[in-house]
Amino acid sequence: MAAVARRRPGAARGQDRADRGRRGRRRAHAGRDPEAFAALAELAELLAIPAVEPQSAVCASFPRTHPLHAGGELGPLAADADLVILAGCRAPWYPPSAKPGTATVLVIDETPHRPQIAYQVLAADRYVGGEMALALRAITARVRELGVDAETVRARRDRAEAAHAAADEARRGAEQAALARTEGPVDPVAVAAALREVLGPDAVVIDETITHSRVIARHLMAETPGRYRYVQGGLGQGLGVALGAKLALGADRPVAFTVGDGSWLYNPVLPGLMASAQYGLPVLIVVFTNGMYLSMRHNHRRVYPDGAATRTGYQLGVGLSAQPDAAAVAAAAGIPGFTAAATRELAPSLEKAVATVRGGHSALVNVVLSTLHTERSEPHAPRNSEQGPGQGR
Ligand SMILES: Cc1ncc(C[n+]2csc(CCOP(=O)(O)OP(=O)(O)O)c2C)c(N)n1
Repeated sequence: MAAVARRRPGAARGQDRADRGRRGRRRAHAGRDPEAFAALAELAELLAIPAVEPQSAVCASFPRTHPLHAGGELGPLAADADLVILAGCRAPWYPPSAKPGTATVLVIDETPHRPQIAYQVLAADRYVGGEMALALRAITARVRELGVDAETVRARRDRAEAAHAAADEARRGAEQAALARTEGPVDPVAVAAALREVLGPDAVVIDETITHSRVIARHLMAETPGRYRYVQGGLGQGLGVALGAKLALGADRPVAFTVGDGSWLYNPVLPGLMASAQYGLPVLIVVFTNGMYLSMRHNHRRVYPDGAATRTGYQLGVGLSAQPDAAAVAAAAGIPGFTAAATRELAPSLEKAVATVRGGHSALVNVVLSTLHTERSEPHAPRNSEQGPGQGR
């Protein structure tokens, strides 16, 4: 294992990687450096390396529309690979023993081992520190010098493209079905697809949803670096991050902020909306309202599958149905608020909101994903004895 910190990768080290890169099956795991975005695509194209953006990815790292984009599951591909390149990836498998297959693992990362992470085990064979784009370009250049086995690469490209085409057809089918739904709750897939269409290609999405983030990343289909960014860390930073992104990007680049109704409560909503108006930083806010802290509910029931919450259907700290209507709160703060409680209302409300934002003012769309969840919020929660099994959901 060779750790190489913050240096330009040398040709000698590149040789070994390049030799390995010319043979057999291999996978790239995309990273977060915008410069590395193009460099990774170039290397992937040269060798027909399928690129995986893990479901935990915090930004767009490889064009989702690219035929070599292989989705979000590293495991099945890595299990069958002879080389896995982890680019800007701090925890590809956890626990470390979950590392699939026997592939040689090459880590390319500005700081392969993060000093702030007490326990980070990548279990890689080689590490290249320093700028990812430089490392990737150096490898690409060396592989070009050495030449590639055109037949092997063509066969691998055919396989990867067929898999991508099948996955993309499934994605389109899911979107059509979700958007065509005339009854029942709004499907998050429909929200993400409608948002993609309404936003246009120049917009940036800052995402602070929890259980909906995978759907958003998958259906937003980011093609460019910076198109999608996930807000990391404790909840409540998203609105500020979105305003900061707007400040950085300027008037011509729309910024959308997607957030769960629970995470929205963690944000400084009124100061954020006031700052948006005061400093001329219009953002589109899309609240994914499911009436609860769904992830809390999931995690609790996963850990205590036979617990009281599962048995009675009653669970503290989950229900959000008593929170004020997000569109009304926005309107009270002088921000146009729209509500989409049915699929047919999605596009019209998003279009009106986007027009407002393009006109220089923030707007909020409250998307009501489900009216099924009526669990009462804690201060009003009835005692357990008043709650029959299956009620309070
Ligand atoms: C500051 C902070 N407090 C608490 C949490 C724990 N937490 C993680 S997800 C979550 C619920 C988020 O709810 P919502 O945005 O509605 O998303 P959903 O789970 O319903 O998809 C909470 C409270 C956190 N991440 N950060």
